[in-house]
Amino acid sequence: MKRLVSIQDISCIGKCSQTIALPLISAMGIETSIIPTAVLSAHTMFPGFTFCDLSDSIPEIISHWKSLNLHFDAILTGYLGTTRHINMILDFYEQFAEDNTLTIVDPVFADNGKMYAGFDNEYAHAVTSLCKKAGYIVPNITEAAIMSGLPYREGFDASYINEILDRLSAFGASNIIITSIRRGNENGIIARLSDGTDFEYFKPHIDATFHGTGDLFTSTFAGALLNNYSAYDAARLAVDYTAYTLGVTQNNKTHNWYGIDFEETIPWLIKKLSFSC
Ligand code: PXL
Repeated sequence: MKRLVSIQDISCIGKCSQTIALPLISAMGIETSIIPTAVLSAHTMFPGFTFCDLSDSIPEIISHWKSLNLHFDAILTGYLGTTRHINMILDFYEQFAEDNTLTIVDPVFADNGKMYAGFDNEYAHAVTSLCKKAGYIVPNITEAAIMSGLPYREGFDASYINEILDRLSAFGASNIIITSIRRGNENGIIARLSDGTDFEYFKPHIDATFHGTGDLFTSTFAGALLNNYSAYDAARLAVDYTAYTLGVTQNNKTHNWYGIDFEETIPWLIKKLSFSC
């Protein structure tokens, strides 16, 4: 069985980061190890959340794992929160990224034109340096603009996205999938792969936002890559699954404000996966 390690926070309530990656990627048939970078009582949209930084434990986990001679088929990172965490991920790459290990980074520091609370330019710079080392990066359009040094724009055209992709590729990013791109009545992704191919995939826009949607996209994408999907097919599956889950959540009268109802749609994803095997 393939093994992925997911390195991001545990938000005890709220359905995001590890509490999406672990159930979802496991359900996709991949052994999913975790390193929790921090434990939050609830994700950061809850007023009064607590935050316990686990940075001090990470070097110990790494040295124990090193003694176990572990191999990872993929290293996935999402919300990290401090530049110290990012340096630890760079160290983790040194120790565990082999030639055939997929490295997938969702930079998670901004959305809708602005950085999340607690993030600043120094963090954006540090996460950009991690993105340069990763095999696959999955920034949303706001993060991609900030990392490329361009101002975020609400209304944009293809040349703006192209400029972002050119700049990120020139920095050394390999496979770039930009998510959350709103174009008229559509929402989707535009990607540039390391072989120079570009592709896009758009679906009708769903007028609903739920926390953890980006984590759902990235986890699906990572799980699909490990199920031998090409980057193109993995990205399309992730868009389809995310859009389907958003729609189900929106129609679910009992949904909570704080998270996406992916628990209900896992069977849909698994059916799609087994059909294509
Ligand atoms: O969904 C990304 C994410 C993960 N973890 C925490 C967050 C966020 C986004 O804001 O706050 C704690």
